[in-house]
Amino acid sequence: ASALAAPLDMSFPKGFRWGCATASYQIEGAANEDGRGPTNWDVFSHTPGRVANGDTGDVACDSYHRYADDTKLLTGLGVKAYRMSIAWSRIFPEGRGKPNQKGVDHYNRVIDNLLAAGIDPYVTMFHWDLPAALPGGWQSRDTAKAFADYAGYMAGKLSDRVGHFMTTNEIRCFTDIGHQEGRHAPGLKLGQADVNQVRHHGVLAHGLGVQAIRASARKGTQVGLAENTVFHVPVIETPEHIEAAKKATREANAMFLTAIMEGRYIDSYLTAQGAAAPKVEAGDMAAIGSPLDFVALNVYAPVYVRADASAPGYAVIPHLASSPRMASPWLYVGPEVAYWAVRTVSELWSPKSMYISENGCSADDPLVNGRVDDADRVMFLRNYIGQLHRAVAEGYPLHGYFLWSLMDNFEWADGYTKRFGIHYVDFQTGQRLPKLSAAWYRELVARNALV
Ligand code: PNW
Repeated sequence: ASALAAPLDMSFPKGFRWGCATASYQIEGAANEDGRGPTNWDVFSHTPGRVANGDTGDVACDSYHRYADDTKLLTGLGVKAYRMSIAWSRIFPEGRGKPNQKGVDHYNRVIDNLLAAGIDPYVTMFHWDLPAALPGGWQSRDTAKAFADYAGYMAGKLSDRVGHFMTTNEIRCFTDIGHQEGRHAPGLKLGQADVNQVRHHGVLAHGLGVQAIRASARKGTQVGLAENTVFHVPVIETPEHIEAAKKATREANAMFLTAIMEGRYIDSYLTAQGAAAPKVEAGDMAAIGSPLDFVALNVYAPVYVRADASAPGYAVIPHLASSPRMASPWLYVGPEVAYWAVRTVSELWSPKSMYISENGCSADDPLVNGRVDDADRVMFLRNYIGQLHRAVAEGYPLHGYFLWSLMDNFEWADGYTKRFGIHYVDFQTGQRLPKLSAAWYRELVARNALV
């Protein structure tokens, strides 16, 4: 035994925040209660053919009524942080105008319930459920302004108890998937110039939102966003491939995180788009580039890249038929993307603080004899978190991790056919049941070390 080295220390720094994440439309239900206005996702999910099985978020996990049960799931895990989102249309049923006090009361109750259990809420202002009454939706520049007014209003109500706000979740998803691919609400397939304008309104909403939150929140409130940047993994860890991956990440995210971190659209993007480039008004880019207190990343699938002698200096390697995936066809498994996401963002833009705002996977989750032994999800999480351990050990400023998701929920166009939770939800009864992965995560949190 004396010949063996000491086991690798897999512990995380003291104070590292472990948490779980959810989003309003995916868990709340109560679509027509207490004055909530309809959203683009209500419209979309009620349109035949849009969502698997015709599923909707009308009931979902019923968290609007069962939020105290959700808090108990969190305390059962021992986590001290919860990433949740606010349904804009509960606060402003028409997107703007007169606020709905019942909506504000609801989130006050949710947050007070979390705080009483010793759980720190991290609040996302917009996780895709857009008030349907806003004319033109994200195609209209006014929506960015309406978002900022709502975000400022809500920060004013909550910042006495909420220390971290995220403006938007995954601008790429609610712009491109909704307006170019048509797979998400509002289900459009616009031309490139219109798509670029929608993207611009998305990043503008974030920027104006940052300014509005800072103007109304208590001093010291931390403001950031949650982005699912396209993250490139160098195929071989040598300087040339690492440089290639870094350049690829900066360019592939030119219209999203790169614009936000640099306060401008980089030349390669503007050149590539030509006449389709977004129309930008005076002051937009300064707003978009508003300094952030933290950057949070949603990390799922990798994109492998290698150095290439021809322009632009890198080449993306397509996924192979034999590349491993989880239950969602897009969820290729590549744990090292977690490390490279943190390292690349850190090297490109030096944010003061970083979080993983989402990481997790869909799995088959068979319920057998009252148990869900999701060993594949445990494998997935163990490997991704292992790569985050490396990032932390190397000194990158990663301060917390939110597992997607606390429980199975409405998985957008996949409805309830894809499960991402570490708690199983019976959508007939609303009952929640910890999976094997919940037991595994509890051990990790208790030890503050990978197990
Ligand atoms: C994220 N992709 O969406 C969202 O923030 C969550 O609301 C969602 O439930 C979760 O990830 C799982 O899907 C994504 O195609 C949707 O790469 C699609 C992709 C990535 C993230």
